[in-house]
Amino acid sequence: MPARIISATIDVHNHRGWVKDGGAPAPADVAFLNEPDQVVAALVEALEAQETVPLPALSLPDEVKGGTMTSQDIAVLLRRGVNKRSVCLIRAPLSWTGADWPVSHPFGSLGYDGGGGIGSGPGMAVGAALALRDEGLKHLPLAVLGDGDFLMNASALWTAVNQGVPLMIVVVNNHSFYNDEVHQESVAKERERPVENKHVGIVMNGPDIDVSAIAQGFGATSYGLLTSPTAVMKAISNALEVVESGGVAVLEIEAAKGYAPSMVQAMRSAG
Ligand SMILES: Cc1ncc(C[n+]2csc(CCOP(=O)(O)OP(=O)(O)O)c2C)c(N)n1
Ligand SMILES: [Mg+2]
Repeated sequence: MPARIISATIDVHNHRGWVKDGGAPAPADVAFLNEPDQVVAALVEALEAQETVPLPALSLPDEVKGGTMTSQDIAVLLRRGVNKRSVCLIRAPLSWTGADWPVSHPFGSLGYDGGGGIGSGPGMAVGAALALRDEGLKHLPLAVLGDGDFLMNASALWTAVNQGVPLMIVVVNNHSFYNDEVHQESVAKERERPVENKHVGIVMNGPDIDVSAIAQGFGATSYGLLTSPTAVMKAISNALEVVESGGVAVLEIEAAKGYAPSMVQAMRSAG
């Protein structure tokens, strides 16, 4: 029998399952009138949940050493760099996959913003880091942001610096609002227009934007554009010192364009 996906809504506030923005009831097969923790615990038991797929090895493939890093490579470097610290991954970019990061406790990952708004990343990072600080900094506040997401609201950094909110931000710099290149490729094909124009208005070069200088301009510590795994590891080590002494560090990493096949597939079926 083919597997069927059953949608469910868990509503804590009004016990009805309203869609947040539209106000309409969420389409769901089952509505739970419980706190999410209770439902998740029951689901785990009912589904006999297994351990998640093993994480990729902590060593990078040889070809990365000379080439441009992907988000998957950056995840490996970050996992190595943070070592045994407990981390709260506040946000991850669209090129991240669920298999990149261990989530073993409720603070392990905060997911994404509700509406998918690019530019919400920096504010979400600072707000979450403030809460983590006030909880006694038991978890390292780490946000991994796309360059587009970072650039749309980089001024949030100033608030973190001004208020002494420890925070580590990694900017995955592919010099593009790459997501729209994927969309524009689909549209170009549909309308029989040249696919090679998909980058127009989307790629940010000529000049390249100096993300590190912007971060420094708002008072954060930054390290210039990091182009090798060795440089990234060194910067992570320094950034940990900065964050653990109450500061804000921004690592700007030169990154390859591209998404996991599952993400591309999801975008195509949504479009
Ligand atoms: C306010 C807003 N504008 C536009 C979009 C459409 N959009 C979704 S992802 C994206 C590009 C994101 O760029 P970046 O953060 O650099 O990630 P990348 O796709 O390059 O990995 C855009 C423009 C959006 N979601 N929100
Ligand atoms: Mg980008």
